[in-house]
Amino acid sequence: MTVLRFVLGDQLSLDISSLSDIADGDVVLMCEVADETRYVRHHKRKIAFLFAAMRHFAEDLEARGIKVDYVTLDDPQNSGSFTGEVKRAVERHKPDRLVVTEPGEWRVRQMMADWREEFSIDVEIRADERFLCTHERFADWAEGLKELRMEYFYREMRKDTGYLMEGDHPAEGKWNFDHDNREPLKKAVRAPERPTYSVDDTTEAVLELVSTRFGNHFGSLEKFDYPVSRRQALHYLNWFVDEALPDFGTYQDAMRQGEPLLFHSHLSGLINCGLIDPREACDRAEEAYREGKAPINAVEGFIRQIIGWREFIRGVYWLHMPDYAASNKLNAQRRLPDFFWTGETELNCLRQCFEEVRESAYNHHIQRLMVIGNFCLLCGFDPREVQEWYLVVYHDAYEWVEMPNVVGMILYADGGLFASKPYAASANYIDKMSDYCADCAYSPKTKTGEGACPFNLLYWDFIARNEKNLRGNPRMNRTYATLDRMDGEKVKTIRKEAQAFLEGLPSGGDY
Ligand code: FAD
Ligand code: DLZ
Ligand code: SF4
Repeated sequence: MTVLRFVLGDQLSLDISSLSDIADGDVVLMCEVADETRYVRHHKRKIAFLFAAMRHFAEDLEARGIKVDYVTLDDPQNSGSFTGEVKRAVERHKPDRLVVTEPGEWRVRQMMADWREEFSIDVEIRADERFLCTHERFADWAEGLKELRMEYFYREMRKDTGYLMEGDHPAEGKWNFDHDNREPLKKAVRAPERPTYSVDDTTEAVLELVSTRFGNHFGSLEKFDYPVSRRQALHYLNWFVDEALPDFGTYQDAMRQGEPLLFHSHLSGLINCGLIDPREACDRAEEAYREGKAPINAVEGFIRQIIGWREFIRGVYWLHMPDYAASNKLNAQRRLPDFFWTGETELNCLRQCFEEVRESAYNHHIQRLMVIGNFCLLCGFDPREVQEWYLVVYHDAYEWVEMPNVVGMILYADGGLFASKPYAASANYIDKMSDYCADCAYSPKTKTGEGACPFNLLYWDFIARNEKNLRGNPRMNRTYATLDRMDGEKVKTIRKEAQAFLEGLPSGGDY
């Protein structure tokens, strides 16, 4: 009896459920397909990273004696879609059964729904056990709750997993040490130098393929040095835990020009594609804490991002799809300006983030949330366009994780399903947490008139413009009290200048 085991590009783990009972004679199918590269036109680096990781994973499987049927993008017979490639593989191998681990994205899950009938074959779709929280567990937890709060979910996950627990109590007496994690970077603080990984023949072939086939996609392929194999990924995880984790918490919210990573892990791409298991990342971090090598604020902060935010975001996605994609509670309609693609803007904070993402397909969380995301929220950009941008530009972007972060976290487009208020901020926050403002054409301290930072104008314009939706929110009371106390003429000026800025935005561009 032959079982065809289909492994997707973001399921690159030997422990993936679709391989758990692999036997002699089974075949693992992996395929590079055009449809996945163009349902949005991903950053070149993301495609290159994923194809290189897929090819290395296939080599690892083969080295273990597993039969792999790997279809490359340039195979002349390649049909260009998952469905087409499974169909062809069924014809080639005549398996008795098809086994696959559930995909991360709704779109792909819908595709699979018809396969049993289409191929007249038994199709088994298994749970993705890399996640710590099952769909059922999340739905049970969310049942009857009007608002979903990550913090309470996270505490459940801490108890379930035992991470940083002392019996029934959280280590060092607190669930959350975020309060200690908001330090701006002092000048003397230096981030550790990252390890780089050389390009072997397999990756070289992928880089050539991507530059030929996707030359007109956004982003750069230069200096590609990210881990692409399990061995490299493990080496990288160990480096992070030893060298960067100890300061990860303290400087988690800080930004510095020319230093995109600081103490962040840069593990999201590796975790999301399967090369690193979220549990092993948390195990290593906890070990460092128990051995006294990393403090509680760093380790708790890191583990919270993974067993808290990451699991929570996935839970929200599956609980609310497919309707969630169209959320637009604030009725935001503005087109995304073309400088999101070209990077040509005088707002230095945005320019820095756009340049970094073009080069590396990465921005850290605060850049995504408080610089770019904040700007999208304040300007009222169409959530669909913002979703697409975030899905295209980041190497770690898959819809299950990108969408709730965009719709719920930055745009408040779901009306506050899990954010208790919009993450809106004026220039003050960016000025405090970064050195961007010192090199900017605008001044963060200037509220109106010549040189006024657009974030200052847009902030109050956003608050006034969305009064109908936001004034009733108790967490916005102080903000509306301040607006009420502001001089009427001043508010008019701010809104007029904000309007002029918005109208002057370059029109939406293609990418
Ligand atoms: P670190 O700061 O080192 O954090 C450690 C790990 O925690 C990350 O690797 C990631 O696995 C996890 N994590 C942290 N925050 C989140 C979060 N909010 N949601 C899910 N996981 C989290 N993350 C993605 O993996 N893919 C995306 O497409 C994505 N889109 C985002 C869009 C927006 C608008 C925002 C605000 C955040 C988004 N994030 C996304 C979450 C987060 O910004 C990235 O996971 C993080 O920046 C990746 O860098 P890192 O590995 O250095 O993370
Ligand atoms: C993102 C992506 C890309 C660009 N290409 C492929 C591919 O050619 N083959 C593949 O198996 N997976 C790819 N992926 C990842 C898939 O889009 C991902 O597995 C689904 O979106 C489900 O989460
Ligand atoms: Fe950004 Fe305003 Fe600071 Fe310029 S002054 S970097 S636009 S926050």
